[in-house]
Amino acid sequence: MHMEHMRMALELAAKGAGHTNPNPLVGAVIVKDGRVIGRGYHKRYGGPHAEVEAFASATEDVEGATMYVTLEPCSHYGKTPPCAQAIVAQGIARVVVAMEDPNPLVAGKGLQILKDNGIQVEVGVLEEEARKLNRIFLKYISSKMPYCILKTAMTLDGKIATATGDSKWITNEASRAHVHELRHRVSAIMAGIGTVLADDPSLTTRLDVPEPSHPHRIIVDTCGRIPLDAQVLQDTPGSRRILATTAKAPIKKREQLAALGVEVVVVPEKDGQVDLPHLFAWLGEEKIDSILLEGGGNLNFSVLKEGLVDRVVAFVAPLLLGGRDAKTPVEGAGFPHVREGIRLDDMEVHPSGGDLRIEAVPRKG
Ligand code: AOF
Ligand code: ZN
Repeated sequence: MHMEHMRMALELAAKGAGHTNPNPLVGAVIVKDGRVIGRGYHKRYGGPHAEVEAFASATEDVEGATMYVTLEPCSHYGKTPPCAQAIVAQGIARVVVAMEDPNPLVAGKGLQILKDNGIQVEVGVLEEEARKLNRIFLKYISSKMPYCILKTAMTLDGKIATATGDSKWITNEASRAHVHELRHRVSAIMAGIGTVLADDPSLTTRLDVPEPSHPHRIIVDTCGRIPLDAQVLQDTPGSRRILATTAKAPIKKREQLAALGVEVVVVPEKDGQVDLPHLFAWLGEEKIDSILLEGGGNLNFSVLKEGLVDRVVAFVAPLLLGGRDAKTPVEGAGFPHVREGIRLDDMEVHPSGGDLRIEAVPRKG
């Protein structure tokens, strides 16, 4: 029963995906005498917390009931008053929590309030699932750096396009739909100028959900080469267009971009290119908690080399294209020796229609 109710709370939490960043996905379920009498989730950033939503939905008196919540109830006065106190005031008898809140403002204090008020507390039910659901929040709350997912789609011989540049479509519909889910989930999508010049992508979310999110778009363009009519510069309400460049970009071009409403961010140079750790730190300050990195190969290599990638999601299609000059997911200068290569841990392999989706975590340090 325990697990079933927590699973329900996790499923509710996931419904907020794409709308709560940089805050966590949280779900709550209230159970009395084995019956679910209330449920709620955090719907959007700045809105009521999951616990409050669950109380508001209650179909009967919650006194003496059990609350299942995917994250430790908060103890701080933030955008809303502390949930731990609301739980006490409502007369809840027992609280089951999937994981402690790593937010330094909370971190155990919420649980303490509950215990001090005679509420029975249990922590760790479906904790692994809860951590997985909030990977972005867990990284961002402790480091203030965005969680970066490197996404790539390639053939079985490791190509992301033919030698002539044709790439539509290598992966199947299921894989492409998954990419749109990833885009929906993150705060921003990032691409390098090479990809913009080659493919003119729009980097928007096309997902069949009632309210798709509009991730911000970040283009890394050291010399300011982007054409003013690039698709990615089209105005989409709610989506910031950020062009990360250096002092190498002509002033006139910067002014023209600014006139279009593009945020031109001049970043220091590192090895003659945009200083990526500097850029990522700035994006973190801008409350961008997550980035989907969509290439090309040069930018992918640089971001990987800087240790800024947290997860790799690679779609592999049963297709062979060959071509010595056909592009591959990670290019740049590459590492001279195998021992310097980036090892990946925790590899998962999932079927994706007839393709494969491989996910793994780059080893740091
Ligand atoms: C949420 N939703 O359902 C729960 C949260 O910015 P505030 O004031 O809304 O507070 C955000 C913090 O509250 C968040 O970092 C997390 O520690 C805690 N719990 N947050 O956005 C929720 N339960
Ligand atoms: Zn709260």
